[in-house]
Amino acid sequence: MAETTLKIEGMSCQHCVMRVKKAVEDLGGVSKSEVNVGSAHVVYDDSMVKKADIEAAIRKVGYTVVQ
Ligand SMILES: [Cu+2]
Repeated sequence: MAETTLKIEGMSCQHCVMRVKKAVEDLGGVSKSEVNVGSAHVVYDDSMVKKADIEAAIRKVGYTVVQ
């Protein structure tokens, strides 16, 4: 298992939190996420999904991953 904390720009409310959480958790290999406005902590299996895939999923729903 691997984990990462991502800083996210463009989130402003609880809807953003739910969108990001769903986008991340829909990825195979993600076992847990804790999402707040502006950040996400994700626990994942790095043999199934890469950090770049998680970042891409967040960008795809309209937010900017800054680190
Ligand atoms: Cu929002």
